[in-house]
Amino acid sequence: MKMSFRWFGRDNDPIPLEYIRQIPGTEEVVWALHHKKPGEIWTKDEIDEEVNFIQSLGLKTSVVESVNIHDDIKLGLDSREEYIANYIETLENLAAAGVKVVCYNFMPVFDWTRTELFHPLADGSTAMYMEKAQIIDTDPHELIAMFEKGSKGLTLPGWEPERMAKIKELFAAYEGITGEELRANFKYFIDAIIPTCEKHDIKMAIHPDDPPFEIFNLPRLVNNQKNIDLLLEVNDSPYHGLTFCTGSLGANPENDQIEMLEKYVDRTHFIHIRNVDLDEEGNFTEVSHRTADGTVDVVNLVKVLIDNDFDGYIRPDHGRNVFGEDADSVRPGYGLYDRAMGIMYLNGCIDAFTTT
Ligand code: CS2
Ligand code: MN
Repeated sequence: MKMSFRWFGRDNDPIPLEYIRQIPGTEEVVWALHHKKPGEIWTKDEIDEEVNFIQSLGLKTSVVESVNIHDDIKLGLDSREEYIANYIETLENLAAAGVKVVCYNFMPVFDWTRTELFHPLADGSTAMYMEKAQIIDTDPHELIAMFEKGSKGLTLPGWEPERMAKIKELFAAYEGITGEELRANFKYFIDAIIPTCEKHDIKMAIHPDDPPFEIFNLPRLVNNQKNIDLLLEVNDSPYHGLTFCTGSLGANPENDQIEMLEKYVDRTHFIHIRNVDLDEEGNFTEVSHRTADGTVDVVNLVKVLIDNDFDGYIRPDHGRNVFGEDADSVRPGYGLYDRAMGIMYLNGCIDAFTTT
């Protein structure tokens, strides 16, 4: 298994690559061309520039997170043909640069959703938090009105500004779409790209929906065993696989993640380790990676990986804001310190379970 660390690029991430290289055992930087809009082609020159820069500092570039999917593909519109052709060209260009795994998601309208970015914890650090009732009780129309008024009621960092400018149109476009329809559109997309993935040896790893339950009446495809079974069945190629994110899946108390990882490990190309502390109302706080600090059994999840000779990529996912790190300059959840400590915790688990 190869240890990695997500980095948002020179223009967006204050963490120097030199520091990432100092985290023991970290070989890989998980990267993306963050200025690219969904549906745009990533050119060979742009890819080479980024890859060469990262590699010049002694780090590898095998994993991209994310190449985002244009909404017309998710909606199954005729215009999807052009965006699928662009996606294929991007995959060919990434494969030519040596990229092996692409993480992406297929969530309508939003990437991850939280109600608080700097929720205070007892130890004086802060972490992202989601109060379930606040999300569940918000009607989509109310949400649109809140955005139009510039309301700060919900703080939603994963939501790209370009998409939020179109929130009304997006909600209208997805109005009434069922899980079955969304899955059919997913199948159309994955069937179209898999021959390219197989030919160029580049694997697709879909990220779970976050949170793993319906929000604002939008359907979910990657949130529990039943839906993940259906999702994987749409195309049997091993190039259609998962990013197993323990924080996302861990926010649904019905998910037995040990059982799920054992079942899906052969279709898992990338694993995100994040711990959450889930309470009885379904609210959760993103805590340290240590098993004892939350409700995700990180230690035994790592054991499943070792027992199955997992050969893919792993990274610590969201961490807390600790040690006075400048919360305004780093992306919420993506500071250096707590994620670096997360890696050392994972290294400890991996070493303890690896028999020599
Ligand atoms: C998140 C997501 O859990 C995570 O890793 O930060 O934003 C994730 O990167 C995307 O949903 C994957 O496409
Ligand atoms: Mn994740």
